[in-house]
Amino acid sequence: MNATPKITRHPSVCPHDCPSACALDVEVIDGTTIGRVYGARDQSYTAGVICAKVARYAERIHHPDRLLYPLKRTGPKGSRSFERISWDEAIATIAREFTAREARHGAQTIWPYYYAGTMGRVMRDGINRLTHAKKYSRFNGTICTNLAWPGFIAGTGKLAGPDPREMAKADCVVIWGTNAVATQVNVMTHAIAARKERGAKIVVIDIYDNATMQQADMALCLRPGTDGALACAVMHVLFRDGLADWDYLERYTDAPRELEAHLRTRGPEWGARITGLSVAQIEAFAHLVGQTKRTFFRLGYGFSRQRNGAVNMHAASCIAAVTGAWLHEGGGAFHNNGHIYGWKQAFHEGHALRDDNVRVLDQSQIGRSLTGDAEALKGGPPVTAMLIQNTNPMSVAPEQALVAQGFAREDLFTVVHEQFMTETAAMADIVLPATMFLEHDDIYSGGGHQYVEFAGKLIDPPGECRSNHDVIAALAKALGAEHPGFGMTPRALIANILQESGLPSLETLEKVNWVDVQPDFEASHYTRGFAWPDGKFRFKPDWPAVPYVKAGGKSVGLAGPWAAMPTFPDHWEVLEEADADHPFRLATSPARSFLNSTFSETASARKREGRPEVLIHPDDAAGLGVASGDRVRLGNARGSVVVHAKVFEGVQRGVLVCEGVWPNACFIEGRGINTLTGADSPAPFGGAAFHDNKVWVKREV
Ligand SMILES: Nc1nc2c(c(=O)[nH]1)N[C@H]1C(S)=C(S)[C@@H](COP(=O)(O)OP(=O)(O)OC[C@H]3O[C@@H](n4cnc5c(=O)[nH]c(N)nc54)[C@H](O)[C@@H]3O)O[C@H]1N2
Ligand SMILES: Nc1nc2c(c(=O)[nH]1)N[C@H]1C(S)=C(S)[C@@H](COP(=O)(O)OP(=O)(O)OC[C@H]3O[C@@H](n4cnc5c(=O)[nH]c(N)nc54)[C@H](O)[C@@H]3O)O[C@H]1N2
Ligand code: SF4
Ligand SMILES: [Mo]
Repeated sequence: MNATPKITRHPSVCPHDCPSACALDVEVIDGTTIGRVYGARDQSYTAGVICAKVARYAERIHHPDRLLYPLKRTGPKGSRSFERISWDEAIATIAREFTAREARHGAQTIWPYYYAGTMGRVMRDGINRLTHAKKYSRFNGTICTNLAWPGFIAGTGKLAGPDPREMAKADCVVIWGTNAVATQVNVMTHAIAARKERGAKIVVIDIYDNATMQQADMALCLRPGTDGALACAVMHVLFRDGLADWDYLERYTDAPRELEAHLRTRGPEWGARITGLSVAQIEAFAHLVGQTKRTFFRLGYGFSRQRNGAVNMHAASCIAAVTGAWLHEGGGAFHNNGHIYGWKQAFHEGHALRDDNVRVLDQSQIGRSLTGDAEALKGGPPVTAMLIQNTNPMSVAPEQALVAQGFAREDLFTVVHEQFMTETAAMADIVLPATMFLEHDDIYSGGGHQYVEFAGKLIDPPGECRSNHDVIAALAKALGAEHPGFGMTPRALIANILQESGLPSLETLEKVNWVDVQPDFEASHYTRGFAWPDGKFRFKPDWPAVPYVKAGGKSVGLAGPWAAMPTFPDHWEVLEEADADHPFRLATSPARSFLNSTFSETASARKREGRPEVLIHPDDAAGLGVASGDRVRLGNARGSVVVHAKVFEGVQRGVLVCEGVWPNACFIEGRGINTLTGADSPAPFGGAAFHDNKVWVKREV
């Protein structure tokens, strides 16, 4: 008789691309099987709470559709005809194809392409070592943070702020441009604690009445891309009504008198016209934050995904400097803690081998690069081979029509290392099966908190899955790339990264699982001055001086119309505004049960999300003769998609919201929402303005 296996519980870390980077407590049933996943109770930011997606991770990790063996394509591109091959054959084929293309076009014809499908530092970033060792085209990961982070750093000089747990000690929490209930549930844990324990007010600023706005005491539903106008009107009221903290302004900021003068023409009527909010709403919000010193501005990514997003992020962060909220526990502005960790990965990523003459290609412009756009290719050779890890550009990248055309090229040799047969993997020549986080070792840190976290391998992978590091190491060997990192274990690389970054050792981390590296109150609240040489918060940003370092440890360089950015916070008119031919503005907001395109493979998430739908205001729907459930075609110069309409009161007129990066195949004509999004580079460092699209709408008969 078999004994019932004894379920044990082990610490781990959620690896997904989410600011919460939750500390987990995982049930392990046997050497290859997990049970339920819980939030760790004794990690003080996670505090026992995780999202439903990851609580039922057993469904994803033990999914019958997981990729288990290397595959090679046997039919036309995208036909999903593959046959199983051995790892030896897969690696030898890749080496042969890469080498042949390199011989013909030079090394830059090969473009390793990755993103944050895992946030583990070993598994996510190791691909750069191969890139630099082989002088392949370098990668500029613009898709997510390029508008948001520089916008925040422009004021403070640093990507850091008050301890995120201080939200629980605030008297007012402003949740701005993040649908936290869906995208980073732990923000709600701490904000709701403040409401329960201190009677704090929760303000939510978004473009539609989403699950987070439904939790708000004050809900501000504005037009997309107008947050800069809201911030200016609020600051105007603060100056006008004696709610600006002049002691603070004189001591800690660069140009308060000039700012006050600049805002004189930007009052609540001006703000109301641009945002679509009422004068009374703007005044009430300004008075609330002006009279509540302990106001915690929790600034998300969503409102930065507009062509003026960096300006808007900066403008929102300025309010805390006008009220002087920064000096108070529970007060200040927070976007991300990226700079507190001091991560250094020069060894791990092979920076010593980096050649700055090698071109850097823009992640967001993959459609342009693959279809031969000379500007996107920086005048260099065509891309004829790709190695892709941790990302699914055939669903998530903008200008999908070009992306699909590019991946369909018969002369493009594509290798995709994946956990599932994603839409990108389906276009590959060689598909390699990848481990999941519980099947390998790695380290993590939270953008939304302050812990460095270790997660060790808990179970064996199924089939022949290999980790990213193992694949990179095997390819390096076959391609003759040399660097000591290729011969190291993930644990040795973890130890190296921690040491280079001046963080606690792997031994320490393994004992305690996570280490709190929150700087002290003075540093977090900038009481000794902000992180610019003069110590002042900048109302007048010097955009080229903003330390935004990516792309293999190098600054990424300015992009877009950065020289035309306004001197002071403002409503910067560079949006893709509605016009006579495109009367609507479309935002492509995240879905609660998916994480970007991840989880769209699990039945429970599909069931919860239903089908792709576009939310439309009742009056707009009436004008178009559209009812809920009707099919509508949305279009612009980039293409068109057909989707079901859902009439919805909680958006402004003229605004459409389509939630979730569904696979293209789930849309009625097989073209997904990113058909409509653009890949032009916004200022100042590029990016992708996913929520800033003009479209027309027609009812389909
Ligand atoms: N469930 C779930 N969780 C996720 C993700 C997911 O797709 N699904 N994605 C993960 C990733 S990669 C990231 S980067 C984070 C992002 O998470 P967030 O910081 O929440 O950012 P977004 O998801 O882009 O958008 C947040 C909200 O901003 C709104 N918004 C759009 N334009 C504007 C605007 O102009 N002004 C204002 N005020 N609001 C606007 C959107 O409608 C949305 O409701 O979430 C992570 N977590
Ligand atoms: N319309 C629209 N498009 C968007 C957005 C939006 O709001 N609207 N948001 C954008 C944002 S913020 C982001 S960050 C991007 C994200 O876009 P992606 O980076 O493409 O994110 P995912 O879609 O989740 O895909 C990650 C993939 O990595 C795989 N993966 C996970 N772990 C591992 C691993 O250890 N090894 C390997 N080899 N693979 C692994 C997963 O199976 C998954 O298929 O999408 C962007 N696209
Ligand atoms: S909230 Fe984010 S970090 Fe936490 S478990 Fe869910 S996806 Fe992972
Ligand atoms: Mo993201």
